[in-house]
Amino acid sequence: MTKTALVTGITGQDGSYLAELLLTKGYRVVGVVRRSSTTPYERIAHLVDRVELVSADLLDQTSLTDVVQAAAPDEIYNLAAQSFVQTSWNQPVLTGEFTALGVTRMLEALRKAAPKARFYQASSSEQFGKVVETPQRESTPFYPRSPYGVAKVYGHWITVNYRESFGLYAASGILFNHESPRRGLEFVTRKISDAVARIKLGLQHELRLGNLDARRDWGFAGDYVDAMWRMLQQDEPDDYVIGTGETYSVREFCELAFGAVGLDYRNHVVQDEKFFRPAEVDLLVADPSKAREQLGWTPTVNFRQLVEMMVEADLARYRTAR
Ligand code: NDP
Ligand code: GDR
Repeated sequence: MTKTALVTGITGQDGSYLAELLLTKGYRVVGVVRRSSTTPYERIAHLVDRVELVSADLLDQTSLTDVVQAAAPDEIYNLAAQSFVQTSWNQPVLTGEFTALGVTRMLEALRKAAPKARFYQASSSEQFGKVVETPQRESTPFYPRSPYGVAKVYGHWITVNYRESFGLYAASGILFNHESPRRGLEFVTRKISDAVARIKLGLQHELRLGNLDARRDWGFAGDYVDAMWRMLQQDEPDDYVIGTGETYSVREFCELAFGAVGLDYRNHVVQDEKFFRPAEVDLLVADPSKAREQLGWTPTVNFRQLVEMMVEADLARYRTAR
């Protein structure tokens, strides 16, 4: 029997990869989009004939309950959020409404309209924030360092609470940074790969960045959506850390990305106070052993391959546009 999945945030990086994966598995995919005066569904342009798009907003309970009711999903993937950490200091209340209370609204929609559906919450390594324990695992205490991280901690615990209070099948994936050629241009990896392509082609000379010493555990988004799906196929709902187990600095990302096209990042990267954060997350590195053992999940793309994939995709994009 065909399964139905409802995906919020389908127009985002993860939503597009997850929709592809679910379609290859034979799912009926219903994607939630919010009303816009334009239809910039860039990342899912190649899928629009194969997914159903329905309109709702994380701020509007009625719209969410209605789409859950109409779709009658077997699985719900809640990927929608205000996901850019830097913006969360400028728009802390809106970030809380989307990224924290939006989760409660989705859980309420599920509870009222599809209580048997399985629910995935997009939790984040930003919940760990300040280094309390390295590497970070499921039991590591949270110490978020941004309004975004604080909102994600709320989203995580309300998911756990609804599981325990109402017996819902609700799982939470604590995912470390994952990137791809579809990553938003404001995130550091894509900002770098895009600039490397432009600099190589003579369209730009300088790249202004903030903290080059921050360390992240970066993986490939295509691998991470597979982990989301695996979580919802388990007999019991649970929470899982997903990451590679390796950590690199922003500086190391620059070194590899510029190096991939024969350039030296030191000739192009300029540090700019504007991109430093009021509070930084210095070091993230995952211990993904639970996911490996219980989900059979391992990443297939390593750091170097990820950096090269992103630089090559941006180079190809600019060359085609010429
Ligand atoms: P993106 O920023 O690429 O996508 C966010 C999605 O949320 C977009 O589809 C956006 O729609 C949608 N959205 C935002 N606000 C609303 C709203 N009010 N109502 C309905 N939809 C809304 O994020 P990613 O794909 O990278 O991440 C997916 C999820 O995973 C997010 O929750 C993020 O916080 C979380 N996460 C991401 C990680 C990563 O490294 N990528 C790591 C850990 C967690 P629109 O196109 O209209 O803006
Ligand atoms: P992050 O991703 O905050 O980890 O959140 P981002 O790529 O924005 O920052 C990573 C690190 O790079 C440093 N940095 C810069 N960042 C940006 N964006 N721009 C710069 O110019 C720059 N210079 C240095 C940052 O200070 C930071 O340390 C991402 C998002 O996808 C979240 O939604 C998700 O939950 C987490 O990853 C896991």
